[in-house]
Amino acid sequence: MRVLLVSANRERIPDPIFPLGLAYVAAAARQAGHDIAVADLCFGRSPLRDLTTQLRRFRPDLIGLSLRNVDNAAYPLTVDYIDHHRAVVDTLHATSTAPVVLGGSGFSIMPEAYMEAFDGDWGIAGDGESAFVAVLEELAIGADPGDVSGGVGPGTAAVRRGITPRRMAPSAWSGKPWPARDLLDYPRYIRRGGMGNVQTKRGCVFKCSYCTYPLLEGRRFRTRDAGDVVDEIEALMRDYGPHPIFFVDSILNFPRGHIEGICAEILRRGLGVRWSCYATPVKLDRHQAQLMAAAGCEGIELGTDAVDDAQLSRLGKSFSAEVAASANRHCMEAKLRVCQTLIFGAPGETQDSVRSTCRAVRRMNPTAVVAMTGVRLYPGTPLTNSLIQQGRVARHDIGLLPAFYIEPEIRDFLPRYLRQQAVQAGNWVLPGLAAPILPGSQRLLRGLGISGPLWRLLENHWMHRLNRGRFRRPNTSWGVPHPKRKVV
Ligand code: B12
Ligand code: SF4
Repeated sequence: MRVLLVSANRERIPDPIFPLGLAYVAAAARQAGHDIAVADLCFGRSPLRDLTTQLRRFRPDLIGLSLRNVDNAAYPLTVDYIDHHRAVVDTLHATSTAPVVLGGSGFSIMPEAYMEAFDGDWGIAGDGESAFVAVLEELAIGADPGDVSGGVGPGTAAVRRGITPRRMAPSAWSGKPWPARDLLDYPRYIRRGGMGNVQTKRGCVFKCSYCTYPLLEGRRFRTRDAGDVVDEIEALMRDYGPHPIFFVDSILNFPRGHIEGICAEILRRGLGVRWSCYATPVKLDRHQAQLMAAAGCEGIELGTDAVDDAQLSRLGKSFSAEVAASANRHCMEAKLRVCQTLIFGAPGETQDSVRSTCRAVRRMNPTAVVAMTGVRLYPGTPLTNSLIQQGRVARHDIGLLPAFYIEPEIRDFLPRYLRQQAVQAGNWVLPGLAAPILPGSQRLLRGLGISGPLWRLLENHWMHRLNRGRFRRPNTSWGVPHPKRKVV
């Protein structure tokens, strides 16, 4: 079948991100013998017109639409992408009679809401590769793919309008075939986004209260073989020249042994690749930090969330404030740059716990801090479920329109206090209170050849002065307080 895969994402903050998920689905469908083309709407000035032209030229039998982000998950400057997604679906239907299959992480977080709001014919929540191929096979023989969830690999589910997706316990995932980067303009993402991306495993075993990752990828780890991961990296460096890689795993350094195997293989082959990742403070010791640094890690985003024991426990985190501080210390001593990511305002947060986290983080002295004001509530997370159970949130409040929880007693205090911290520290980023970086500055820096995560620049003290200035002005061109978002 002739299949057009469309990547709807046009967000370029903090960077334009190569659509890795779509490239995986494209590779699987191509391997199954289908004729695949990709429409990437990220960079064009008239994306819908370009899409129309491509549809007319390619005449697909089936269209797959990848929806990565629902919104920017930031409060109060919330940006949502729903109207853009709707316009894309409308364009697809206006120009082509091919059925439209929706997928991607944004779709998978709330498939029912998307199916209800959008005119998609089919939807696949979770891993897309085998489910998409199964849908193609069913449609090719004129069958109804409504229940492919029972017939395809684990971790996948197909949904039809109004039918709840069936999620299965994920098990194996080999990482093969590798993403079909050749069908997209990967070099442009390296130039404009400063890095490429690779996935080494799926899933997360932790149970942080607000987090969607275990829902998206499964509650168990599905790890790739280290040799295969490094083969992919080696091929990327050979085909596209040396460039930094972001490992997109929920957390790269857990379970113990996984990253160690990849680092050992990178070192054995003398690859000299620069990379960055998300990590957990759990079991992040001196040995792990030093090994990661030796194998080319140039930046680590530590998902610490809070450095206050009571708040950590309320967030469902599996470590203490002491472990968070020692993980930070091991990384800094290994000369890794560290970005601490924090979430303020979850249930139980008080002025005292906010102050205690801020004090502790300032003492840790990481390279950068990214702090979220409030928690974006997603369907199915332990936090949302418990708020619904307690009658503090209505089920229908949690959906496509962004809803945030901020502990009522600190609603006024929190943004004021965080802005104050950001001005004092100089290396803080508050995505909901000021743009992480303005598009013009980002283009300039990338144009100057600065690659890798841009938060690294905050290690320079002269950058602190520029950064502080952004919090003195309340608003930026990043977005406006969203008229429809809810605070609960
Ligand atoms: C790594 C990551 C980042 C990194 C990316 C670095 C890089 N260079 O790649 C960074 C830190 C930069 C980042 C930034 C942002 N991110 Co982010 N990110 C992730 C993360 C952890 C993994 C994404 C990924 O690459 N996964 C690997 C690929 C292979 O999986 P996938 O894309 O889901 O694809 C699979 C399926 O979805 C499906 N599929 C995909 N496309 C299609 C198409 C069809 C037709 C079908 C059938 C199936 C299908 O099949 C694929 C293979 O199985 C996810 C959370 C998660 N665990 O998914 C959040 C996530 C995608 N991010 C999210 C958000 C919000 C953002 C930001 C907006 C945050 C911000 N305010 O800055 C920005 C947006 C950046 C941008 N330009 O779009 C949200 C999106 C949901 C939402 N709230 O809207 C997520 C889901 C996290 C969350 N909060 O739940 N992110
Ligand atoms: S926040 Fe990180 S460690 Fe916790 S469940 Fe989500 S991905 Fe796992």
